Amino acid sequence: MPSTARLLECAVEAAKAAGQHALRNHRRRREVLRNFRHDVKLNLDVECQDRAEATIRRQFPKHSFLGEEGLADRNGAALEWVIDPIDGTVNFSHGLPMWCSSVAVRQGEQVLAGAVYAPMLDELYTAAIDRLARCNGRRLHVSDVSTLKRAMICTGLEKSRNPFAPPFQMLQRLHSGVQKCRVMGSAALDLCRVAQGHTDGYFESGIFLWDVAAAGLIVERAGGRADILRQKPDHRYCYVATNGLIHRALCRLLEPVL
Ligand code: LIP
Repeated sequence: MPSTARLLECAVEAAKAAGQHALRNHRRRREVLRNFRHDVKLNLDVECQDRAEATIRRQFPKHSFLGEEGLADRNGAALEWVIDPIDGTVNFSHGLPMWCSSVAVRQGEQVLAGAVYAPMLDELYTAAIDRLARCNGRRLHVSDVSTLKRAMICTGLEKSRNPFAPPFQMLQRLHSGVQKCRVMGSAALDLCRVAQGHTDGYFESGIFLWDVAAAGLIVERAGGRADILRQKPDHRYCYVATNGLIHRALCRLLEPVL
């Protein structure tokens, strides 16, 4: 079994390979592979995933892979790499800087190491099961906000037509109980903001594993808490992560509309 240090180093290399390819080709951000009602798939999504996968396969050719862009090489290997080549794709396609590349490696359900790289923000977030969360090498720690009425909570509005919890009902419920809600379009970066103590929680009712795998560990290794509240078959979760202090209160607030 490779050391977590080596796994983390590979996750960083893969996230950077994907993110730097997207940045170098930013002028091609409108090259659409497929349009959806609330989402878009870009040629660059696939190209960036290919680069992340190639980076990993050079070191770990026999590992499993699961990625947003149709990558599912689940060969039963002990370790599985979970890749979101561009998280915040719609932001990216519109030229907004809130997007990132996210790479995690897990053993079963346990994420061992993860990296989230936001090229336009020049931010590299890292964590491992035995390494604390960092951004550009600086230690991260969640906030000390202890009440919902002082909490800023990030969330997302589903990309699918049939979320299992209507997004605006969730947003209204959140708004009723916290200081402020923010919808910034990248789950991984929303979670990294919790880890760095700039926001206090994140919730989304239908988010995919690849959006949260790396950044959920980063929250935990910054002293926070991340939980799957509901699970659907296609790697889709009802997911909450907080600074830990407001966790139970936030779950209680949301429970009636989950
Ligand atoms: C996005 C998430 C965001 C969610 C969007 C979308 P993608 O991921 O980061 O939180 O609200 O619907 O799923 O598709 O850009 O990788």
